[in-house]
Amino acid sequence: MFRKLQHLLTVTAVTSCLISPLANAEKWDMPMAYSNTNYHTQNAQLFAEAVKVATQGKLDIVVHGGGSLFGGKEIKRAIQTGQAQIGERLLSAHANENAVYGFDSVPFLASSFEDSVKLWKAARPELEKVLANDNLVLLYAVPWPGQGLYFKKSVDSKADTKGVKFRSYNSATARLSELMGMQPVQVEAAELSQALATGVVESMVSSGSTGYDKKVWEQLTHFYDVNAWLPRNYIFVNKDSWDSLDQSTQSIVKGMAMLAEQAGTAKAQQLSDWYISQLSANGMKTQPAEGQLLSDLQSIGKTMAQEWQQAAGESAANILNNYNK
Ligand code: PCA
Repeated sequence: MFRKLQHLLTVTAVTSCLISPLANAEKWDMPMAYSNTNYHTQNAQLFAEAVKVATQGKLDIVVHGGGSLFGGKEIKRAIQTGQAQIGERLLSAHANENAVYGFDSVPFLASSFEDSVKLWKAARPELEKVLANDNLVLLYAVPWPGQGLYFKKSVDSKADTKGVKFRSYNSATARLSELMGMQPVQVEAAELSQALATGVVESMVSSGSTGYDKKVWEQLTHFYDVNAWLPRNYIFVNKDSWDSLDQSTQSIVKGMAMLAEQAGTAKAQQLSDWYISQLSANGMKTQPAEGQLLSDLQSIGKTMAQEWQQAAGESAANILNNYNK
């Protein structure tokens, strides 16, 4: 019995030498901008754990959530320049660098999870090209639930939104607010609670998810469900870091990324209505956008879709062709 146990221990020791954090184990930092409790961050945590197990400790990805290592605004640049090896960013916030990054924030182009997945498949080749020019390799993308409007008063049409201070998170949301006669101020989610508390902003467009994470019911009272679009967070790697991995590690990472995209998307869909119910449970009036408000938004959406197509030119045409196939 003892012999057997000893044998087992020896075998285990030898095996764990072979698979444990070896001298050549690679450690990657993964900055992320959103709360540690958010499903995007938790999903990435599972992705990192799965990669570690499947590579037998050869690749150890350390997630830094909540903007603790780099804030949202800095993440893309940090990965491009190799200050961190892998990270997550809401790429539509970079549509001012290249309009292709804004494909997922065109109002009413894809308003359901199903269409969002279809649009993402249609856009992925174009997005990969643009990212490659930025020295980045794309791994996976996970959507936010549909975007709706938050105010601290009841709003029936764009006539009611004139002059309102509006939190934007990318150029599309800034444009939307301009077209509604509001005043956009770009604020990262990590700074949103403070911006609301100090009155820098008094309205926004986002999902129920960010409304819930940021407890916006402390300042805001009305949520209008629009499902105007489902923007995504993208996980990408510095190209030099990627190239330094051996082929089998790369395949494992790609496989886990595929699973993470599916799991994260399912989670977003599963939580979508729950988030809105939490806004209600905390005293907000939640309702679908309808009547004049909805038709104002739809006509603004048309203008914005045309503007995006012009700005993204041939890439927009390729994405839309694939999407409409
Ligand atoms: N939450 C993110 C982006 C879209 C969303 O639903 C935010 O508000 O920053």
